[in-house]
Amino acid sequence: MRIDGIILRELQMPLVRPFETSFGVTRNRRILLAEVRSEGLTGWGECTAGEKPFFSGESTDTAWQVIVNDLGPMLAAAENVEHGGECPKIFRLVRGNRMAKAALENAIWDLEAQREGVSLSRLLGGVRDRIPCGVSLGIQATIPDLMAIIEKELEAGYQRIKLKCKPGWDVEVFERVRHKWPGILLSCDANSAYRLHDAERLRSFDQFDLMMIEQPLWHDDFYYHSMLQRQLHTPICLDESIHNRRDALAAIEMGSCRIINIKLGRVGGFSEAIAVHNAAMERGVPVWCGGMLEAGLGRAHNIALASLENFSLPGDVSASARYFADDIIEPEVTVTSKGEIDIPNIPGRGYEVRADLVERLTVRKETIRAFAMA
Ligand code: OSB
Ligand code: MG
Repeated sequence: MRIDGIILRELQMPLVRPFETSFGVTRNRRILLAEVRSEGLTGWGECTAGEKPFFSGESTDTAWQVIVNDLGPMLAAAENVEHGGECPKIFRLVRGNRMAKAALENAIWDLEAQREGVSLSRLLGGVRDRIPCGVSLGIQATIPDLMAIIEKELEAGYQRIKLKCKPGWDVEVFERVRHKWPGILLSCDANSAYRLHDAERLRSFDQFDLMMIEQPLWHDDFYYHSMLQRQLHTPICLDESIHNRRDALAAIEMGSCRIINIKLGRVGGFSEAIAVHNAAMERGVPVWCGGMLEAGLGRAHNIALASLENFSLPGDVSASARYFADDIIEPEVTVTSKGEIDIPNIPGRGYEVRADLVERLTVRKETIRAFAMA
């Protein structure tokens, strides 16, 4: 494929309701979209970096810079990129910056699916026709507020409820929720809000029969999670700690977790996401697809990824309308009354980009040119 042009945009999209985690509140998303043009087709990639470098070291602004200054020019200068899987090699000199890399790599896979006339799901090796869906519910002002939201999401059909938690928004909340809904699939996500001296508190979570506790300890840790896992019946699921296949293998071998959350941006794109998925599958560790409050393009890519065999647990990929009044894809993502998303079975990503809306939401835009590598 000849690369004819790369355009990077920033869109501003308000969330329909604020999303609060142990590290802060998000009200307005700043979404970066990479658009790669090649031989009459356009591939799109969405950057999942947050507005602030709180979930990981990347932010909307760092990703913008590294795409414009480094990754974009490297991709534009590459000759004959045939597959998305070639991107890690093209970007090899740049360390880290995985969410920025993923935006470009995923745009090439998106393009490749169109060029080959296959669905993105099948290009990736997906085997499912539909994926099971859960929801991730932010910290609320009061427990009754949370209860009302859970009730609504269960009525909509979602198969699993994940509660964001932190010290002070945990045991009491789980008690109330379990009392009202003894049988639902329930999990929690601490986003690194606990320390080893909280081990006793974390052990008390066992009484709530949670499917998992996501990332209780430090964002960059395996060792102390392995110590903690030995003291818990509830499986630990790692999110922030896992950046690649080696991390997944280390965590599995050390017993740091029994479940892995795979996020496309966090691992640097589809190639590494597939590698993490395969490593976990070979060792009997189930995975699920995480979310980063994505707009439609990131969501469409998550859906294709979650069609791989070992994505056997309900993920955090849910309906567009839970996040945005107006999503940038057509059709928007919807969830059936059984809490499933149907995998599009047409060539490409299966959702069209609403070019007029993208243009209206764009607050900055830059065309990226090739540079000659020294
Ligand atoms: O840890 O999974 C997380 C959102 C932003 C940053 C981190 C996380 C999340 C979510 C939301 O849990 C998942 C979603 O609904 O997109
Ligand atoms: Mg998480």
